[in-house]
Amino acid sequence: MAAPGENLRIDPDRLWDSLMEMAKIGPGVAGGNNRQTVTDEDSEGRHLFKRWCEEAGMTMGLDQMGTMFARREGTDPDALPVYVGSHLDTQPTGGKYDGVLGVLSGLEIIRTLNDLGIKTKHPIVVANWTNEEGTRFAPAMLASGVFIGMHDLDWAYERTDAKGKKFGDELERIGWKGDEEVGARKMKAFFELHIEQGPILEDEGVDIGVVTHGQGLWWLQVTLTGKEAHTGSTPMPKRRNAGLGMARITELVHEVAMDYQPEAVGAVGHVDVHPNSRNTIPGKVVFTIDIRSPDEEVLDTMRARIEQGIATIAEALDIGYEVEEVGHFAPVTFDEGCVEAVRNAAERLGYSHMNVVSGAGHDACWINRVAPTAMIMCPCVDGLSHNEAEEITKDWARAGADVLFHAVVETAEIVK
Ligand code: HGY
Ligand code: MN
Ligand code: MN
Repeated sequence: MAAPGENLRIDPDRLWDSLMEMAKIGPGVAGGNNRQTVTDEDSEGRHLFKRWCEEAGMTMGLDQMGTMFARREGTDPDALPVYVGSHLDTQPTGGKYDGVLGVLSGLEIIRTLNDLGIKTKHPIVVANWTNEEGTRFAPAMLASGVFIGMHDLDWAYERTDAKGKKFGDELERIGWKGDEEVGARKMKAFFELHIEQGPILEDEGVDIGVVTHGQGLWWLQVTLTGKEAHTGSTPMPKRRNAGLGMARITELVHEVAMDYQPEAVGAVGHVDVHPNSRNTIPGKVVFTIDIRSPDEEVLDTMRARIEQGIATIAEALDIGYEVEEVGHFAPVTFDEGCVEAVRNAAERLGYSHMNVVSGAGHDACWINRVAPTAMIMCPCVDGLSHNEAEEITKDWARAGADVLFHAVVETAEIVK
């Protein structure tokens, strides 16, 4: 396939303006975003994205998980479309670029093709995957997981948030539950541009991460059951302190991850303490362990060591415990052909690039199971993400979107 011309570049100012416009929706309290999945803010962001896509002459598809698919026709309507995209939902203390850069860069590709009057043989579809973050409704990458058949649609609808609301009900309430069967779409390829969410590219002074692999993940929800009692009058030896158990297990997760770092990582991020009263010993604590590694054997060893440690800690404190799997995916090896298209694009455009392994999970990690898939990463300031201070430069956004543009258009085949 002839590679697209050297001169194909996106409009970085227009992309940046769109990023800043989207960032106004679901503002956080410190300059970032709180546009959590299937909230009214999510819906408002979806409406803006839909309007922009329709202004760019695209038709919008919507599946039963609320994933949005904006399609630009190709000259061959029967040719498998090339998909590009990411997610618009954010963490509670999210940044302006996590996910959003990938979706709006896909839109920018269409806007630029329109400006240049360029046609492609294959249609191009820009996707906004529902609930990538998995923070309000676990697990992460929920919609793309249903799309590939990893999760059942009804199971996904039954996911509940901390207030007991169901995902399916909330999707219906905000008016973004489509009729299209989830997973019916077939793809020639899928490309996702995402900020690195780590410090490597910035530290190395490199513009583009050519993502060859993604690390595997376990999310384990632990419930510890002790006994509420008075913090003032209960003798120490008589306490069954679930909060102490959570603290010791949090330390255990950190220690195990330190044994396998820098590849592996681990932390406890979500904690519900009951009754969460200043002068009552916690009788129950529910928390989530997040461990990751690019090596499946290491991941399984870490999990085994942690589960063994939980049993030992619970016994020593005379508390009950339950461990539930709430999220998992194996380490990912992206499609070599698509990865090569990304690398060639960076090379052709003169952007510095290096191979990277994705530390975070992404919809691309799931879609890679049903279609040739690759990811592109751009640096972010101090590698910071899932923090309202998340920041990138316009040049980093431009480099990532230009490479995405060339990889997508090369795969979609320009029609002379
Ligand atoms: O958890 C993750 O890796 C992603 O940010 N949802
Ligand atoms: Mn993301
Ligand atoms: Mn994220």
